[in-house]
Amino acid sequence: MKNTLLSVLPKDFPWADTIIYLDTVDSTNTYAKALAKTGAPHGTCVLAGAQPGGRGRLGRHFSSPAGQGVYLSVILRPECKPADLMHLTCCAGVAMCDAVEKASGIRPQIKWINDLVVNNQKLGGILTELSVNSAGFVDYAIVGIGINCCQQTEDFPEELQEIATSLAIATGNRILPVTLASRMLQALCHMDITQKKSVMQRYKADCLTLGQDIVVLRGEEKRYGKAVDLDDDGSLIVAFSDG
Ligand code: BT5
Repeated sequence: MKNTLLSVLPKDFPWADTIIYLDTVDSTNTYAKALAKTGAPHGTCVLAGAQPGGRGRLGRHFSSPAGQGVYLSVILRPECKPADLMHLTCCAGVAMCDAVEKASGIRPQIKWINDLVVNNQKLGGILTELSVNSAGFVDYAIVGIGINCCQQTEDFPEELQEIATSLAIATGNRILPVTLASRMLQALCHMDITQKKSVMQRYKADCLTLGQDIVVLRGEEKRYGKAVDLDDDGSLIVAFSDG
């Protein structure tokens, strides 16, 4: 897989020397985090064929069966404060919409904040993790992305069959994971995290949550409102029904 990936990436791809491919790893994010702790450089990319312990947010599982999707994590080492990276998940979201569009011809939408969605079904997700050094600057950020590529509905675990989709289902075509992986890596490499405003403009155009009635959950508390806007950090601005 790694050789095929290198053959489809542009010859001068800046991260070519720091691509790691593993047939199976518990979680590419966990693996990348361990590498980052031992000094792995900016642009280190970890891809896996399968991830038995694929992670989502809040300890949720991300189903990552062998050969059916792209599961990758990239180590970034921007020289900035964590507050300057609040929009990183949004930045990666827009980059992944670009990558999927280039690989398949369809542009997903984004369900705030980290879900890639096609026809209201989840195509993939993003998990961003940050580490801060003793001076208060970002030591490293890990951007992990999983995108379903080849599954048919019956290939998903039963609990996901109604809520998940893949590029094969959405397009009716066979998109090779390596083609998608190449587009994802290029989009991640070209992300410009310094351009908060323009990134968020693009995110808003892809975000299907804006304008929707939503429920904000905080512990036991439920508040009903409408998602009206996003600020430049990617925070959702909600108008509550009580004003
Ligand atoms: C996410 O979390 O969607 C972030 C997923 C990030 C996965 C990548 S893969 C590479 C890297 N290494 C990792 O270990 N993780 C990253 P969240 O928003 O919490 O969504 C999790 C929920 O999505 C689950 O509770 C399921 O309902 C649903 N789900 C799980 N697997 C799915 C899949 N393959 N396709 C669609 N939905 C899925």
